[in-house]
Amino acid sequence: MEKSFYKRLKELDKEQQLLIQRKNEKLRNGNGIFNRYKYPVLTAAHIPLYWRYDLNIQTNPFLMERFGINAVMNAGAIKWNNRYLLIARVEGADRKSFFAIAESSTGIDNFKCWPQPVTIPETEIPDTNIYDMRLVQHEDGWIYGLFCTERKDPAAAPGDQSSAIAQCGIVRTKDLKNWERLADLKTKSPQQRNVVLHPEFVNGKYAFYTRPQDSFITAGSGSGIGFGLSDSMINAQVNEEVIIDKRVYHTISELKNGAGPAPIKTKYGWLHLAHGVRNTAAGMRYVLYLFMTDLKDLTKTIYKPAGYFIAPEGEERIGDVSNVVFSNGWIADEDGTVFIYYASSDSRMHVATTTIDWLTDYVMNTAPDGFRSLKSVETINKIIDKNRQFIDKDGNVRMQMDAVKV
Ligand code: M1P
Repeated sequence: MEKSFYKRLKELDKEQQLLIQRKNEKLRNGNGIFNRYKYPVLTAAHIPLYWRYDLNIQTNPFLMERFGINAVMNAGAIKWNNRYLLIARVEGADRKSFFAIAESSTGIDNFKCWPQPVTIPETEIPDTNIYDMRLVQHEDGWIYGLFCTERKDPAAAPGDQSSAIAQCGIVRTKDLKNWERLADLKTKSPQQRNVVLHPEFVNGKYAFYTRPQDSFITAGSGSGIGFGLSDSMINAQVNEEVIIDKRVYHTISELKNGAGPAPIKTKYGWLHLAHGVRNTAAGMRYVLYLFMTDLKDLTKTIYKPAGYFIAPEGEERIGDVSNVVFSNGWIADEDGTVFIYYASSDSRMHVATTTIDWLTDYVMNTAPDGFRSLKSVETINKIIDKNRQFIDKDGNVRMQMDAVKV
């Protein structure tokens, strides 16, 4: 017994060390807008053994897992003391989610969890489930974490164990270790999810990106990503939400959309990453898209390429909730590199790398949605017309390598 306990423990530990130390590999020949990587950056298997196992042979002689981890996903992100930090949604086998911070020196691999999960204090109405934190270093000096808090709907009919209310929970910290819970955000909408804090004051107020929704799953009459102001973060209240990015028929976000991480400021405008949801015969499909808002008028969308920016691919398509990519964390380095952290199928975390130059080029030079098939064909024809000089009489691309030594 003793021998097998220690042998198994050694193997489990070795396996986890190898996983954490594994170098990630950039995949070749992407679309020129971002790079994908071979391995997920954070998974259930990254969660420390000492969170999951009682390591005492006296009390756990079979070395059984005492707390199962189902998935790691939807992580907020921040650069902190020159390290890349993810605050991930960790979902236990018991279906409850909580937060864990993992850090890496490269941003693309070697993510290792901090010693303990994050303790988020409750309000007077305890949260049943908390998830999807967006971290923002606000210009007021605090780091805020906005997350979804979910509680059973008090109006649920007897026997209904599914109806829930989603609202925006708020915490703040100065050290990512001690978290102060503030009152949940109040809005006129019955429910809120995917709420994000803008990093700067707007007219001296705190600005929020919201996602008003009528019920737990559907956006209903909430017609897209909203924007509103609050005088304070203490008892934050948004009285008026203006929809800045609408859901539109027959697009990638006809059913739902929601803000991702806090927008990044560029010289051309605020760059937003968001998710869009459409319905299919196989269920909902979640993809990521980008848009840019005006530097002065944050409610004005100035660029929005048609369609998705990242969609689930290969193994990303499979998981607890298949056909989903979701992002609520990105980090822009001073040299212009951008690390986009995204989860696939509510199961694991990935990274994509790109640059501010690539993203602004993509957003500003990709045609917007024409909302009709004919318009899509017209867009392609415009590209073809520009390319005439580069196509030979047989319809092959004429290589321009003679001009440039490759
Ligand atoms: O299951 C996919 C995602 O569904 C929700 O997002 P939304 O509110 O936009 O539908 C969230 O619960 C998210 O955590 C989850 O990844």
